[in-house]
Amino acid sequence: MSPAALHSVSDTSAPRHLWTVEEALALYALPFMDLLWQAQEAHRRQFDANAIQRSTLISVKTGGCSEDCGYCSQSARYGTDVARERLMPVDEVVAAARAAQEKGASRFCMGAAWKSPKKSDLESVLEMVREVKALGLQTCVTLGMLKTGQAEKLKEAGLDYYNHNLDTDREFYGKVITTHSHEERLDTLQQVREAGIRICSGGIIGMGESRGNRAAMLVQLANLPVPPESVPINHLVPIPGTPLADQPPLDPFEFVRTIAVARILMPASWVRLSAGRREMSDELQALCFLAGANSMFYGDHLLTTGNADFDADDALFARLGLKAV
Ligand code: SAM
Ligand code: DTB
Ligand code: SF4
Repeated sequence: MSPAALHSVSDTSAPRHLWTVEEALALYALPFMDLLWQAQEAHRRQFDANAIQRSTLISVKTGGCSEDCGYCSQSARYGTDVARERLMPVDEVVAAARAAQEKGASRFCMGAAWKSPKKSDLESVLEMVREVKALGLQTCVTLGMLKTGQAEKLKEAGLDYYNHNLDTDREFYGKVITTHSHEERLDTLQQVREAGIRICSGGIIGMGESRGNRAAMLVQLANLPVPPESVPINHLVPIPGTPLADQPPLDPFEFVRTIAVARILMPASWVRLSAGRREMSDELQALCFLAGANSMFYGDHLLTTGNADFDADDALFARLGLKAV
Protein backbone atom coordinates (compact mmCIF):
# COMPACT_ATOMS: atom_id res chain seq x y z
CA MET A 1 0.00 0.00 0.00
CA SER A 2 1.31 3.49 -0.78
CA PRO A 3 2.11 5.81 2.15
CA ALA A 4 -0.61 8.13 0.91
CA ALA A 5 -3.13 5.30 1.10
CA LEU A 6 -1.94 4.40 4.58
CA HIS A 7 -2.26 7.97 5.71
CA SER A 8 -5.48 9.45 7.00
CA VAL A 9 -5.42 12.36 9.42
CA SER A 10 -9.16 12.68 9.58
CA ASP A 11 -10.10 9.09 10.42
CA THR A 12 -13.20 9.68 12.49
CA SER A 13 -13.97 6.02 13.20
CA ALA A 14 -11.87 5.97 16.40
CA PRO A 15 -12.57 8.27 19.36
CA ARG A 16 -10.06 11.09 19.42
CA HIS A 17 -7.51 11.06 22.25
CA LEU A 18 -6.74 14.55 23.50
CA TRP A 19 -3.25 14.64 24.96
CA THR A 20 -2.18 16.22 28.22
CA VAL A 21 1.17 17.86 28.85
CA GLU A 22 1.74 15.29 31.62
CA GLU A 23 1.33 12.44 29.13
CA ALA A 24 3.73 14.10 26.72
CA LEU A 25 6.26 14.64 29.52
CA ALA A 26 5.94 10.99 30.55
CA LEU A 27 6.87 10.02 26.98
CA TYR A 28 9.84 12.40 27.03
CA ALA A 29 10.98 10.78 30.31
CA LEU A 30 11.02 7.22 28.93
CA PRO A 31 14.36 5.50 28.48
CA PHE A 32 15.55 6.54 25.01
CA MET A 33 15.25 3.04 23.52
CA ASP A 34 11.70 2.59 24.81
CA LEU A 35 10.67 5.99 23.45
CA LEU A 36 12.09 5.19 20.01
CA TRP A 37 10.40 1.80 20.05
CA GLN A 38 7.00 3.38 20.75
CA ALA A 39 7.59 6.00 18.08
CA GLN A 40 8.55 3.30 15.55
CA GLU A 41 5.43 1.33 16.36
CA ALA A 42 3.25 4.42 15.87
CA HIS A 43 5.09 5.30 12.66
CA ARG A 44 4.81 1.84 11.12
CA ARG A 45 1.09 1.59 11.87
CA GLN A 46 0.42 4.56 9.55
CA PHE A 47 3.34 4.93 7.16
CA ASP A 48 5.93 3.13 5.11
CA ALA A 49 8.91 3.62 7.46
CA ASN A 50 11.37 3.80 4.54
CA ALA A 51 9.63 6.56 2.62
CA ILE A 52 10.46 10.24 3.04
CA GLN A 53 8.50 13.13 1.56
CA ARG A 54 10.67 15.89 0.09
CA SER A 55 9.73 19.56 -0.17
CA THR A 56 11.89 22.26 -1.73
CA LEU A 57 11.85 25.69 -0.17
CA ILE A 58 12.33 29.09 -1.76
CA SER A 59 12.29 32.56 -0.27
CA VAL A 60 10.12 34.60 -2.63
CA LYS A 61 10.34 37.73 -0.48
CA THR A 62 13.42 38.06 1.70
CA GLY A 63 14.26 40.35 4.60
CA GLY A 64 12.95 43.65 5.95
CA CYS A 65 10.24 42.06 8.09
CA SER A 66 8.50 44.24 10.67
CA GLU A 67 8.37 41.45 13.27
CA ASP A 68 10.87 40.82 16.07
CA CYS A 69 11.07 36.99 16.12
CA GLY A 70 14.29 36.51 18.07
CA TYR A 71 15.60 33.68 15.88
CA CYS A 72 15.00 35.25 12.49
CA SER A 73 17.59 36.58 10.05
CA GLN A 74 14.84 38.46 8.20
CA SER A 75 13.62 40.80 10.93
CA ALA A 76 14.41 44.42 10.05
CA ARG A 77 15.22 44.97 13.73
CA TYR A 78 18.43 43.00 13.85
CA GLY A 79 21.80 43.61 12.24
CA THR A 80 22.03 40.40 10.24
CA ASP A 81 23.65 39.78 6.86
CA VAL A 82 20.27 39.47 5.16
CA ALA A 83 19.30 42.41 2.96
CA ARG A 84 15.75 43.42 2.15
CA GLU A 85 14.68 42.23 -1.29
CA ARG A 86 11.56 42.69 -3.41
CA LEU A 87 9.04 40.00 -4.19
CA MET A 88 10.52 37.67 -6.81
CA PRO A 89 9.04 37.78 -10.31
CA VAL A 90 6.59 34.93 -10.95
CA ASP A 91 8.57 33.45 -13.86
CA GLU A 92 11.71 33.09 -11.72
CA VAL A 93 9.76 31.29 -9.03
CA VAL A 94 8.22 28.94 -11.58
CA ALA A 95 11.64 28.19 -13.08
CA ALA A 96 12.92 27.29 -9.60
CA ALA A 97 9.90 25.06 -9.04
CA ARG A 98 10.54 23.24 -12.30
CA ALA A 99 14.17 22.68 -11.30
CA ALA A 100 13.10 21.34 -7.90
CA GLN A 101 10.65 18.97 -9.56
CA GLU A 102 13.36 17.68 -11.89
CA LYS A 103 15.53 16.99 -8.83
CA GLY A 104 12.73 14.95 -7.26
CA ALA A 105 10.82 17.24 -4.88
CA SER A 106 7.09 16.55 -4.58
CA ARG A 107 6.14 19.85 -2.93
CA PHE A 108 7.31 23.43 -3.48
CA CYS A 109 7.12 25.79 -0.51
CA MET A 110 7.27 29.53 -1.06
CA GLY A 111 8.15 31.70 1.95
CA ALA A 112 7.76 35.44 2.43
CA ALA A 113 9.14 37.64 5.22
CA TRP A 114 5.88 39.37 6.01
CA LYS A 115 3.81 39.91 9.11
CA SER A 116 0.90 39.38 6.73
CA PRO A 117 0.51 39.74 2.95
CA LYS A 118 -0.63 43.00 1.38
CA LYS A 119 -3.48 42.77 -1.13
CA SER A 120 -1.30 43.54 -4.17
CA ASP A 121 1.42 41.10 -3.06
CA LEU A 122 -1.14 38.37 -2.55
CA GLU A 123 -2.18 38.65 -6.21
CA SER A 124 1.38 37.81 -7.30
CA VAL A 125 1.57 34.91 -4.84
CA LEU A 126 -1.74 33.57 -6.19
CA GLU A 127 -0.23 33.54 -9.66
CA MET A 128 2.83 31.68 -8.33
CA VAL A 129 0.56 29.08 -6.71
CA ARG A 130 -1.47 28.62 -9.91
CA GLU A 131 1.61 28.14 -12.06
CA VAL A 132 3.49 25.87 -9.65
CA LYS A 133 0.38 23.75 -9.20
CA ALA A 134 0.06 23.49 -12.99
CA LEU A 135 3.50 21.84 -13.08
CA GLY A 136 2.04 18.98 -11.05
CA LEU A 137 3.77 19.90 -7.78
CA GLN A 138 2.03 20.17 -4.44
CA THR A 139 2.01 23.80 -3.34
CA CYS A 140 2.76 25.37 0.03
CA VAL A 141 3.17 28.99 1.05
CA THR A 142 4.13 30.70 4.30
CA LEU A 143 3.18 34.36 4.24
CA GLY A 144 2.51 35.23 7.89
CA MET A 145 -0.88 36.03 9.34
CA LEU A 146 -3.86 36.01 6.98
CA LYS A 147 -6.69 38.51 6.85
CA THR A 148 -10.28 37.51 6.25
CA GLY A 149 -10.81 36.16 2.75
CA GLN A 150 -7.12 35.60 1.92
CA ALA A 151 -7.14 31.88 2.76
CA GLU A 152 -10.12 31.33 0.43
CA LYS A 153 -8.28 33.06 -2.42
CA LEU A 154 -5.25 30.85 -1.84
CA LYS A 155 -7.46 27.76 -1.87
CA GLU A 156 -9.04 28.84 -5.16
CA ALA A 157 -5.59 29.30 -6.68
CA GLY A 158 -4.77 25.67 -5.87
CA LEU A 159 -2.88 25.91 -2.60
CA ASP A 160 -2.44 22.53 -0.90
CA TYR A 161 -0.65 23.53 2.34
CA TYR A 162 -0.26 26.68 4.40
CA ASN A 163 2.78 26.74 6.69
CA HIS A 164 2.30 28.72 9.86
CA ASN A 165 4.24 27.51 12.87
CA LEU A 166 3.24 27.85 16.49
CA ASP A 167 7.02 27.96 16.90
CA THR A 168 6.93 27.48 20.66
CA ASP A 169 4.65 27.11 23.65
CA ARG A 170 2.30 29.97 24.54
CA GLU A 171 4.15 30.55 27.81
CA PHE A 172 7.58 30.90 26.16
CA TYR A 173 6.33 32.77 23.08
CA GLY A 174 6.56 36.26 24.57
CA LYS A 175 10.23 35.69 25.47
CA VAL A 176 11.06 35.28 21.77
CA ILE A 177 8.44 37.36 19.93
CA THR A 178 6.63 40.48 21.11
CA THR A 179 5.17 41.98 17.91
CA HIS A 180 2.42 39.40 17.53
CA SER A 181 0.83 36.84 19.80
CA HIS A 182 0.52 33.10 19.97
CA GLU A 183 -3.23 33.58 19.87
CA GLU A 184 -2.97 35.36 16.50
CA ARG A 185 -1.04 32.39 15.12
CA LEU A 186 -3.92 30.13 16.16
CA ASP A 187 -6.44 32.47 14.47
CA THR A 188 -4.62 32.12 11.15
CA LEU A 189 -4.51 28.34 11.51
CA GLN A 190 -8.25 28.34 12.02
CA GLN A 191 -8.81 30.45 8.88
CA VAL A 192 -6.61 28.12 6.87
CA ARG A 193 -8.51 25.08 8.13
CA GLU A 194 -11.88 26.66 7.43
CA ALA A 195 -10.81 27.42 3.86
CA GLY A 196 -10.08 23.71 3.33
CA ILE A 197 -6.31 24.07 3.04
CA ARG A 198 -4.06 21.51 4.73
CA ILE A 199 -2.10 22.84 7.69
CA CYS A 200 1.67 22.68 8.05
CA SER A 201 2.52 23.80 11.58
CA GLY A 202 5.32 22.98 13.97
CA GLY A 203 8.01 24.79 15.83
CA ILE A 204 11.61 25.52 16.65
CA ILE A 205 13.55 23.51 19.22
CA GLY A 206 16.68 24.79 20.96
CA MET A 207 15.72 28.40 21.68
CA GLY A 208 16.23 28.03 25.44
CA GLU A 209 12.73 26.67 26.06
CA SER A 210 12.23 24.00 28.71
CA ARG A 211 11.18 20.43 28.06
CA GLY A 212 7.82 21.45 29.51
CA ASN A 213 7.53 24.14 26.83
CA ARG A 214 8.40 21.62 24.12
CA ALA A 215 5.81 19.17 25.43
CA ALA A 216 3.16 21.89 25.69
CA MET A 217 3.74 23.03 22.10
CA LEU A 218 3.41 19.47 20.77
CA VAL A 219 0.25 18.91 22.80
CA GLN A 220 -1.25 22.12 21.46
CA LEU A 221 -0.53 21.04 17.87
CA ALA A 222 -1.87 17.52 18.44
CA ASN A 223 -5.05 18.80 20.10
CA LEU A 224 -6.00 21.27 17.35
CA PRO A 225 -9.51 20.50 16.04
CA VAL A 226 -7.75 18.49 13.34
CA PRO A 227 -4.01 17.88 13.86
CA PRO A 228 -1.74 19.50 11.23
CA GLU A 229 -1.19 17.21 8.26
CA SER A 230 2.45 18.34 8.26
CA VAL A 231 4.54 19.12 11.35
CA PRO A 232 7.92 20.76 10.76
CA ILE A 233 10.32 20.37 13.67
CA ASN A 234 13.05 22.96 13.16
CA HIS A 235 16.30 22.94 15.08
CA LEU A 236 17.29 26.54 15.80
CA VAL A 237 19.85 27.77 13.28
CA PRO A 238 21.63 30.46 15.30
CA ILE A 239 21.89 33.61 13.19
CA PRO A 240 24.61 36.16 14.01
CA GLY A 241 23.03 39.51 14.93
CA THR A 242 19.79 38.02 16.34
CA PRO A 243 19.01 37.77 20.06
CA LEU A 244 19.37 33.97 19.84
CA ALA A 245 22.75 34.05 18.10
CA ASP A 246 24.61 32.67 21.10
CA GLN A 247 22.04 30.20 22.35
CA PRO A 248 23.87 27.23 23.92
CA PRO A 249 23.50 24.05 21.86
CA LEU A 250 20.75 21.59 22.69
CA ASP A 251 21.52 17.96 23.55
CA PRO A 252 20.91 16.20 20.20
CA PHE A 253 19.10 13.36 21.99
CA GLU A 254 16.57 15.87 23.28
CA PHE A 255 15.91 16.86 19.67
CA VAL A 256 15.41 13.20 18.71
CA ARG A 257 13.09 12.76 21.70
CA THR A 258 11.05 15.72 20.45
CA ILE A 259 10.64 14.08 17.04
CA ALA A 260 9.59 10.83 18.72
CA VAL A 261 7.02 12.54 20.95
CA ALA A 262 5.65 14.45 17.92
CA ARG A 263 5.32 11.14 16.06
CA ILE A 264 3.44 9.47 18.94
CA LEU A 265 1.13 12.45 19.57
CA MET A 266 0.41 12.96 15.85
CA PRO A 267 0.65 9.45 14.38
CA ALA A 268 -1.01 10.29 11.05
CA SER A 269 0.93 13.51 10.36
CA TRP A 270 4.01 13.91 8.25
CA VAL A 271 6.71 14.99 10.71
CA ARG A 272 9.35 17.07 8.95
CA LEU A 273 12.98 17.14 10.01
CA SER A 274 13.32 20.79 9.02
CA ALA A 275 15.89 23.54 9.69
CA GLY A 276 19.22 22.53 11.18
CA ARG A 277 19.82 19.39 9.13
CA ARG A 278 23.01 20.74 7.55
CA GLU A 279 24.54 20.99 11.01
CA MET A 280 23.58 17.37 11.86
CA SER A 281 25.65 14.28 11.24
CA ASP A 282 24.22 11.56 8.99
CA GLU A 283 23.89 9.40 12.10
CA LEU A 284 21.80 12.00 13.93
CA GLN A 285 19.54 12.41 10.90
CA ALA A 286 19.11 8.63 10.75
CA LEU A 287 18.08 8.67 14.43
CA CYS A 288 15.50 11.36 13.62
CA PHE A 289 14.08 9.17 10.84
CA LEU A 290 14.04 6.23 13.25
CA ALA A 291 12.14 8.43 15.72
CA GLY A 292 9.45 8.96 13.09
CA ALA A 293 10.48 11.93 10.94
CA ASN A 294 9.31 11.19 7.39
CA SER A 295 9.64 14.47 5.56
CA MET A 296 12.47 16.91 4.88
CA PHE A 297 13.54 19.97 2.95
CA TYR A 298 15.42 18.92 -0.15
CA GLY A 299 17.65 21.51 -1.78
CA ASP A 300 20.77 23.52 -1.13
CA HIS A 301 18.94 26.38 0.56
CA LEU A 302 16.30 26.89 3.20
CA LEU A 303 15.18 30.54 3.25
CA THR A 304 18.32 32.51 4.08
CA THR A 305 20.59 29.72 5.29
CA GLY A 306 22.06 26.63 3.68
CA ASN A 307 20.61 23.14 3.79
CA ALA A 308 22.29 19.76 3.30
CA ASP A 309 23.05 19.64 -0.42
CA PHE A 310 21.30 17.42 -2.97
CA ASP A 311 24.27 15.07 -3.38
CA ALA A 312 24.66 14.55 0.36
CA ASP A 313 20.95 13.77 0.67
CA ASP A 314 20.94 11.40 -2.29
CA ALA A 315 23.91 9.57 -0.77
CA LEU A 316 22.18 9.40 2.62
CA PHE A 317 19.01 8.00 1.03
CA ALA A 318 21.05 5.34 -0.77
CA ARG A 319 22.97 4.36 2.37
CA LEU A 320 19.79 4.09 4.45
CA GLY A 321 17.64 2.48 1.75
CA LEU A 322 15.16 5.36 1.91
CA LYS A 323 12.88 6.18 -0.98
CA ALA A 324 11.38 9.55 -1.85
CA VAL A 325 7.65 10.17 -2.02
N1 SAM B 1 6.94 35.34 8.04
C1 SAM B 1 6.23 34.13 8.05
C2 SAM B 1 6.05 33.57 9.44
O1 SAM B 1 6.74 33.99 10.35
O2 SAM B 1 5.21 32.67 9.58
C3 SAM B 1 6.87 33.06 7.17
C4 SAM B 1 8.37 32.93 7.13
S1 SAM B 1 9.14 32.44 8.67
C5 SAM B 1 10.86 32.67 8.28
C6 SAM B 1 8.85 30.67 8.68
C7 SAM B 1 9.41 29.86 9.81
O3 SAM B 1 10.81 29.70 9.67
C8 SAM B 1 9.27 30.38 11.21
O4 SAM B 1 7.99 30.19 11.73
C9 SAM B 1 10.29 29.54 11.95
O5 SAM B 1 9.72 28.34 12.42
C10 SAM B 1 11.32 29.21 10.87
N2 SAM B 1 12.61 29.83 11.15
C11 SAM B 1 12.96 31.11 10.91
N3 SAM B 1 14.23 31.36 11.31
C12 SAM B 1 14.70 30.20 11.83
C13 SAM B 1 15.95 29.81 12.41
N4 SAM B 1 16.94 30.69 12.56
N5 SAM B 1 16.09 28.55 12.83
C14 SAM B 1 15.07 27.66 12.69
N6 SAM B 1 13.88 27.97 12.15
C15 SAM B 1 13.68 29.21 11.73
C1 DTB C 1 9.57 25.73 8.49
O1 DTB C 1 9.02 25.22 9.49
N1 DTB C 1 10.88 25.82 8.33
C2 DTB C 1 11.21 26.50 7.10
C3 DTB C 1 9.81 26.70 6.46
N2 DTB C 1 8.92 26.23 7.46
C4 DTB C 1 9.42 28.00 5.92
C5 DTB C 1 12.05 27.71 7.29
C6 DTB C 1 13.38 27.42 7.95
C7 DTB C 1 14.17 28.66 8.00
C8 DTB C 1 15.56 28.45 8.52
C9 DTB C 1 16.35 29.70 8.60
C10 DTB C 1 16.58 30.40 7.30
O2 DTB C 1 17.00 29.76 6.29
O3 DTB C 1 16.38 31.62 7.25
FE1 SF4 D 1 9.14 38.02 9.98
FE2 SF4 D 1 8.43 35.43 9.84
FE3 SF4 D 1 10.99 36.17 10.41
FE4 SF4 D 1 9.08 36.56 12.21
S1 SF4 D 1 9.78 34.55 11.41
S2 SF4 D 1 10.68 38.05 11.61
S3 SF4 D 1 7.34 37.07 10.92
S4 SF4 D 1 9.91 36.50 8.52
